[in-house]
Amino acid sequence: MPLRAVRADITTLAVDAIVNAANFGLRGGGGVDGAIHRAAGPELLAACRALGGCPTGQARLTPGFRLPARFVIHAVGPVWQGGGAGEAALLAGCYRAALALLREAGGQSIAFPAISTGVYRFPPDRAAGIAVATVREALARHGEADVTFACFDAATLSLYDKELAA
Ligand code: AR6
Repeated sequence: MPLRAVRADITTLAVDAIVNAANFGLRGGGGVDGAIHRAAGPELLAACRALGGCPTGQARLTPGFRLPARFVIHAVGPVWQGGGAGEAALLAGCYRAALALLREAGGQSIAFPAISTGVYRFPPDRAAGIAVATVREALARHGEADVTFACFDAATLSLYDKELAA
């Protein structure tokens, strides 16, 4: 199955779609969201504003503008509240929604960051397990896609390598 983890700044990847770890207002922000908006240019924020937000656990598609990627899929991960507020299901929903949008757009390759594991504080090991399991299930159900997990640091990469080897 074409599933891999690499250490990379997601904004540099020439795939059909990169996924953003956005907020429900789609207003831009820090972390990977800030990096994507800086690299894509101001047209991205204008396109996001026109979408009028996105519920947690879902995703929305825009063009990639100045990015090497054709599209940005803005997924809104849950804020970690201890695990009893449906966080795992909401995080899985982000991965499923992003893959569905990729299919609808006719895309084949996609790169994901570790959604919710930064300022939203989702435990990175659990998040990696959910990401890999959810993507594997979705590909088994809906057909192959070329999926890259873009890990910003070595610790994140080793979590994904462990999940992908399991
Ligand atoms: N490429 C790949 N991964 C990155 C990059 C990059 N250029 N930059 C950071 N990461 P976060 P969240 C990793 O905080 O927890 C924003 O303000 C980072 O190391 O970006 O979902 C939004 O607007 C971490 O592993 O996203 C929201 O308000 C992962 O990306 C909020 O933060 C996610 O960290 C979303 O929080």
